Amino acid sequence: MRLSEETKQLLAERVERPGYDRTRPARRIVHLGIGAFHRAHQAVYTDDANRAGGEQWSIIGVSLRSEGARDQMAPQDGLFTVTARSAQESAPRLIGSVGDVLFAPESPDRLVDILADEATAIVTLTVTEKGYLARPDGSLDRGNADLASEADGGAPRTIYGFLAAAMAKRRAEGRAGLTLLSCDNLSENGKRLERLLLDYLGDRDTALADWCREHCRFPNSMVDRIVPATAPADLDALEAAIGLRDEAGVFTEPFRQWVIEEDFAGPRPGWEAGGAEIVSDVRPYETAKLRMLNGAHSALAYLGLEKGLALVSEAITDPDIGPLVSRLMREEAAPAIAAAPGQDLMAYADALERRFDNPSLPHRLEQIATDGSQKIAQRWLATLSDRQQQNASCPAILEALAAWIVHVRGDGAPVRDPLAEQLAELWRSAGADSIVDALFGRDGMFADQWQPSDADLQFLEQRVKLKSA
Ligand code: NAI
Ligand code: CS2
Repeated sequence: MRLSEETKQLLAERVERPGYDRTRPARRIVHLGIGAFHRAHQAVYTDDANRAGGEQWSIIGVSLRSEGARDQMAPQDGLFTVTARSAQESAPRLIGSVGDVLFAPESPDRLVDILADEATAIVTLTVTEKGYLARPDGSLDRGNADLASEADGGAPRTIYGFLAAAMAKRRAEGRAGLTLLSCDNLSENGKRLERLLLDYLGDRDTALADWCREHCRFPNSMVDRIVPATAPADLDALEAAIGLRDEAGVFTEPFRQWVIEEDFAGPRPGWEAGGAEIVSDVRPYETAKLRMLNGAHSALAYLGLEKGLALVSEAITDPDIGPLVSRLMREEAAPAIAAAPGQDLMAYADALERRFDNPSLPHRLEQIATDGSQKIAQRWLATLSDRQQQNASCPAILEALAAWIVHVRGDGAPVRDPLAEQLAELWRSAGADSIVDALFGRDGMFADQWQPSDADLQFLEQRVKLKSA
């Protein structure tokens, strides 16, 4: 029997319940990209805020690309469980903060109406790094096919298309602005979203761009909780444990962190009830997280796959990869991070190594290796560039970068990347002799982010040739 509002009283005794009335009037958050991460992170913080009392908030989850999340969650009235896994598995927790889930292409007008509705105050986003449709220099990739279709008058398909239509409606109806809170792993994610949306609006309606500038806010945020994609076998075990079928269940680590810039256009939930930190400047937290946690993750992924490993917990305990990743965090990334007062980067590296070594939470390296072209700038290239200014070299990052370069040739583990075809083509034309130059040389694909010194170039070329031979 499927989990739903009607069946939830049949859940096993040990499942922790929301304990608040989900039918109470609530202010609304619209979440774009309701995948595994949102369910184990922002939805949990919002559930905590609702449990603590005060004004109630309800999330409408939206999937822009596939029906999967709607099919998992709508028949369950938005209910799902989160299970934290470590050496001591905790009891599954039922989350009540998601009220409904829509598949945008099926009901685009309804989504615009909901976004424009008075009750909606916040839009949160986890649409993956590629969902922002940015060029390496941070501007909008106007050549993108979905954006081109919208420019030709087609129905909204992208986050920008939906947000622009909703803003036009809010402006026409004299409604308040929105807070647009990006929760993706991008540096200065809020400001980046603001720039891209303003690019989009500026191309179409400069008065609407001005309205957006004046009425909307785009706080930066640092989000952290390791949430692997749920495997079908996990759902079978979950059903046996909780007594109902939960197609939307997620499994995660116990740790979670959310640091949000104090910059809201209107009301917000009391997310502090779940431990969220509201601060004036998110950058030190975000930089440490992206360059140390995510930088280490990507290194574990490409170096681990190269060795035929499958999981993060296997790669971090590998006698070569584990020490390399430790050096990457402590000796290469940390010295280029201006820590916030009280932020101890060596203690952070210790904690990350413990979190990666969690065999109870199988986290596939292939998942982390996905979309590398959208990730390496904020995870590795920013450190390489800062350390170059300090005249320091980063052999651990360069070793990982060489593994990524060889990975995107496409004859090993599957390459899932929006630029996969372009990268494979670059490999075909440049070959092992010139691929590093084609990617990072003066006119290379990533030249805006980092240009290697002659010594780094030579080192990379030599490692790539050796690995790809
Ligand atoms: P997921 O695969 O479960 O969900 C991704 C969501 O993004 C789906 O709703 C999908 O439809 C949507 N999406 C993908 N490409 C899109 C596009 N081009 N335009 C619009 N929507 C698009 O992934 P998950 O685990 O929820 O992670 C999503 C993002 O959350 C990550 O990329 C990352 O930025 C952030 N995040 C994830 C963490 C994790 O451990 N899973 C932790 C911290 C942040
Ligand atoms: C991972 C992240 O998939 C990836 O690229 O590095 O999603 C990671 O699990 C989170 O950022 C942890 O907060």
